[in-house]
Amino acid sequence: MKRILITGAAGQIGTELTRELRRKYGVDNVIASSRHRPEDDAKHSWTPFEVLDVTDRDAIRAAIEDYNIDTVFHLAAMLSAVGEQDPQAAWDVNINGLHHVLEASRRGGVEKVFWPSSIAAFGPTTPRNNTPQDTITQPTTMYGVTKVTGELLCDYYVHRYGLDVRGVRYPGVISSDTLPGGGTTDYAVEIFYEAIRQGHYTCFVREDTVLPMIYMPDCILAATRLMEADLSRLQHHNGFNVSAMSFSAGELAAEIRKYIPEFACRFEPDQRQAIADSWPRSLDDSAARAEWDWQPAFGLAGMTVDMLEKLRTREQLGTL
Ligand code: VAH
Repeated sequence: MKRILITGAAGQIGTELTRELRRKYGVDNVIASSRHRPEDDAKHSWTPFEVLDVTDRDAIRAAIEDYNIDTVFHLAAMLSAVGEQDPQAAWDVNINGLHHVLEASRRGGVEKVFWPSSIAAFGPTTPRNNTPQDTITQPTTMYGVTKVTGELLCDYYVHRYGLDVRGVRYPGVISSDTLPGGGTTDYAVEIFYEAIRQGHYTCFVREDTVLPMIYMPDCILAATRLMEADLSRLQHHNGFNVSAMSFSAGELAAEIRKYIPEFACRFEPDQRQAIADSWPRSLDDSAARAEWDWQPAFGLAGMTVDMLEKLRTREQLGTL
């Protein structure tokens, strides 16, 4: 990987993936892109950066050609909750955007493409505990439909055109740098911010809601380790189950209370509860472990300590 383009670079995963790829491959070799250029700050310049709308086919082709891109990390997407507010836009961004990236990549000589699927590819007919790698995928959200369709489309480009497309099914992603943008698992991030800011939080899923989660360092590790893996070892290419932990919203609140004893959490489910109830409670990620040595580092306890430490530092810097 020498010349990398990241779409959705200003998002929750994109922000930290951009930083890590620039650390590994050099700032000038990693072109960040998003629909709007984010503000530079004291610790992070976005240059080199392209304003890029993934629904604009010609813009994608031009970016790949102009920067002589050999690797694309395609993260731009509308997440589950916002996708249900505008399903047609979610299809346009998530599927037409992906198709534009795949077409421009195969025509433009790109060597590798990373595209994240999600546990949202599963639905209520999927076994919910220790969900298998190869199983029923009948999602009930447009976001989930775009993830199942995207996995099939990416695998088509692997087998029909020999394009090396790889991806994982991310669970809920927890991070301390950039807030998530409209997902069902956003509560697992918001709760930390509100525990420090207010000392209380109203969670939008039930206390007993259990979902698989991953901490951002492991989220980034999954992307980089899969993309650096030996292609000959891969029996799957897209939609690898990856997970690091599973816990209930109540267990997360209790873990935070170990460090903020006065923290109070109320549970008032909203329309996102039905989405959470359609997703797995835990994943079997043995295929990722066998085919490319997936091995997460953070569980609930370690993630909680690190999140609180990082957010308290931001609070002291006045950037929370
Ligand atoms: C969402 N954070 O909630 C995303 C993710 C598994 C959930 O895909 O939509």
